[in-house]
Amino acid sequence: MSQIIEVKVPDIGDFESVPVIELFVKVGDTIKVDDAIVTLESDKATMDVPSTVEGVVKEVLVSLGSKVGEGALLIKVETGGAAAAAPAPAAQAAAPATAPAAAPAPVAAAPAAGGGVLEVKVPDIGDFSEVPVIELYVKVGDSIKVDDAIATLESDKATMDVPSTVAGTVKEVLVQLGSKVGEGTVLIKVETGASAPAAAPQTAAPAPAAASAPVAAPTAAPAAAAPAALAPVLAAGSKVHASPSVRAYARELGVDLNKVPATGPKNRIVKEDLTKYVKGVMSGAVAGPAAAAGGASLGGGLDLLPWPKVDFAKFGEIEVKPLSRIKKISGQNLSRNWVMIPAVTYHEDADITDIEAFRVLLNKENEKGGGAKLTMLAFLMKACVKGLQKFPEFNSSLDGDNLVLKKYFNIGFAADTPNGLVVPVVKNVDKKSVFELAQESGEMAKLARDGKLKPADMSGACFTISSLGGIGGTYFAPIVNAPEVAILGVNKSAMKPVWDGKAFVPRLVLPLSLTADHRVIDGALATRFNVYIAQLLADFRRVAL
Ligand code: CAO
Repeated sequence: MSQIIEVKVPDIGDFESVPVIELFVKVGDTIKVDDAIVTLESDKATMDVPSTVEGVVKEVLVSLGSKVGEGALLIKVETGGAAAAAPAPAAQAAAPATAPAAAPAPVAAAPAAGGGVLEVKVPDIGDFSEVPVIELYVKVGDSIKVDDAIATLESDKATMDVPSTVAGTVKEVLVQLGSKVGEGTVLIKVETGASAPAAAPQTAAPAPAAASAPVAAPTAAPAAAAPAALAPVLAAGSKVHASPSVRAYARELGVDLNKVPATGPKNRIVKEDLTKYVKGVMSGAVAGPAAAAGGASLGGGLDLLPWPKVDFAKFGEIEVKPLSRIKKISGQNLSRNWVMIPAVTYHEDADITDIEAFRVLLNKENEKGGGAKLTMLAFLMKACVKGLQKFPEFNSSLDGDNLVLKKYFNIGFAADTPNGLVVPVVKNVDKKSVFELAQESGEMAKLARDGKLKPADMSGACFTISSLGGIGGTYFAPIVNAPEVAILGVNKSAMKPVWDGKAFVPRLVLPLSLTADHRVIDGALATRFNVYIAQLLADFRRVAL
């Protein structure tokens, strides 16, 4: 039984009429607990209000510019049957707890000895006392203004930017990445010049923390790694005007917000600005920062941070082992494919009860005759070729603005070897029987494990299957093996209760995970392909049609 639950603005301190400056949800959206719903901005703070429930948005009761205060109704959410009972009472009760109040704090512009040096402290951040610093935006010598973000703190339930309450030059930074802080912890000391007396303690405005939903923020670097990790972050993060969730999103994408043109109020970077910027870089319409600077581009134009350098030996005994040649080569390919392909993974369950029974039966018969063992991989290859024939976009490669459609059907399969991952390719799968495919893939897997595959054995694939079924797992997101446009991941089949219209019946279910290049394959097509493969596996007679 579903239930409608209201999500309201939690205690946001002394503010009564705060405008909604970003709206992250619309009717029909499926949201989870802690997904950001809106960003509110008062004179002194920006805070993301996270959802306290999980479900489908049924009504949105605010719009951009709406003025809200504590208790204002933001959205109505329909929670699912099983989840309905628990979240209802918990949701209201949880609201203030999951979104810490952005209460004005007696922040600290108290003059330290020496007159012009003021301390900036952590304001009231709600119930949290040991919150790690996950980003630091200032360093000694920086000139900062009131409201410039100093640090981002992240608790289990919220991410908040702490803004400066004073203007001047940073004299001392008393925390580092990973430091645990609470209300009143001194973050920095700032020298306010003669021209900046306005920052005097009496007039310094309270600086509430901006609470936000946790948005996949990277884990904090250990304190000892701070010096190495810090420098690039400083350059990338300071002085921009953006909500914590937009900052977190930028971190996730590796985007320097300083490069993103802002269209929001008060020159604020909103999520759409970030998306537009990334699309521009990817399409070549906007020069990536590395390219713009005349530096060596990685190919995708993303200006990535340098790899963190950590002296691991400082923490304990270590052993350095060079990567195998295969790992080095496959690592480079995987990185390029991960960064350059806008890939989406689609999941489907295939009922393989009958085909597995058939496979076991044939193998029993075969034992007597001493023939090759039939594997699930061989059946999957055959089904995939049928899928490629029905949906030719899956049997293609991008070549600039052209799509190259292939009329041959070669299938690669990921093989786990002691030296790393390799992908042998079985050629002309459409012309081979399931027995032949089982035998050939078995032989190639052995050659792979013995390190005896030749380059020709690993080239010419149209589509790849990555089977982890012999190991386990439920679902995963394989990386497309460019220049192919899709890859099918398979995990271990399991008996599950499946509703047949009258009763639950035990069926053997195989989890499929198809990753496809969105430049070529849209979600609808990918899902049709997956559904078709599942149909073929459920009733293999269809392969003969
Ligand atoms: N569900 C349940 N059981 C499965 C299964 C599935 N989807 N797929 C295979 N099995 C079973 C097999 O039937 C076999 O059982 P029996 O020994 O009782 O017959 C056992 O698991 C071992 O199978 P296998 O994995 O060795 O053989 P395979 O032909 O299915 O796969 C190969 C061959 C080369 C794909 C596999 O050995 C391999 O290397 N897999 C790893 C691929 C990989 O690393 N992918 C990730 C790439 S991204 O990092």
